[in-house]
Amino acid sequence: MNQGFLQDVLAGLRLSQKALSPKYFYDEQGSEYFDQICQLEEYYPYRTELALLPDVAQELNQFFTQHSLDNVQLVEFGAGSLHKVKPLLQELPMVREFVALDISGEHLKRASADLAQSFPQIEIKVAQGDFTKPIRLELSEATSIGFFPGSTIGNFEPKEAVDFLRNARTTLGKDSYMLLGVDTKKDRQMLERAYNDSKDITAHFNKNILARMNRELDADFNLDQFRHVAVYNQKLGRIEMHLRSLVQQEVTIAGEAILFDQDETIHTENSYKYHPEEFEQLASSAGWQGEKTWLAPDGIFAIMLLRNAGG
Ligand code: AVI
Repeated sequence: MNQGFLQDVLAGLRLSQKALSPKYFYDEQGSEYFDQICQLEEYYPYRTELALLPDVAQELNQFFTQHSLDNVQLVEFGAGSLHKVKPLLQELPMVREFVALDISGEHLKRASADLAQSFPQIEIKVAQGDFTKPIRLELSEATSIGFFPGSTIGNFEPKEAVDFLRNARTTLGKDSYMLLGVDTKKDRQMLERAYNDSKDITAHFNKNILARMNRELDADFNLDQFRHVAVYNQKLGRIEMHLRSLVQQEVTIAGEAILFDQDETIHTENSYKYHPEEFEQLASSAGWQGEKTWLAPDGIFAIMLLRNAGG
């Protein structure tokens, strides 16, 4: 039994507001659901960012050329299927090396082998590790550019986002840059629709955390006794996902009984949304300076280039 997972689960479910870390969504089944979410019409962040990336790549090419950056190492944090890096690699001949950083191995190894076939001129490496911590990379003479797409930074608490950005600055070294996808604040309707899709894929994704505890921690959650809830908390600028217990019930996890009142929830995820200026401020407290922002039509998504401000 995965003891780290079990300990985190029990600690989270003993809290007065029960909570689980969203990192536990992503077992094989959960990653499959997430891929399906990305194909949904309602889930605008994925397709909006992907549509914006070719323009970003072209302008980055000009920017790097103007700044005489002709030897670039691109480092993707939390790399998964490596779809989003392709438009960048296609437009940026100065990228000589690409490093995919993530905790999980197999999926990434397969994706990077495919990428190596499409871009034989680029050295492709996979580095396994907890990308939220500083990682020692073999940095060559190249200028390092971090890449963190998908608005995954929104799944961190703002304070954790600052820590992540500070650690990324250490990982990437001086004179580095960082390119991030950031989902923006917008009207509640569009936000809530993206997390309450009509095919209930997001509900399956959310409930998979219960199914995963059943599979891996000898738990006995009845998935039909919980409902997926996703609401925009405007005050805190975040989508909150919860699982609401439909009845009063007792669930056992590795022998420990956990009680649920009717309507009690497990808080499973936050997805923070930022105004670009607000995000620049957050990044500046981690030592990054806003260099350029690309906005999708109607400002529904931002891609931001930050420069390591040194110090
Ligand atoms: C991975 N992350 C940026 C997604 C998000 O939008 O916060 C995860 C997700 N949760 C529900 N739908 C998608």
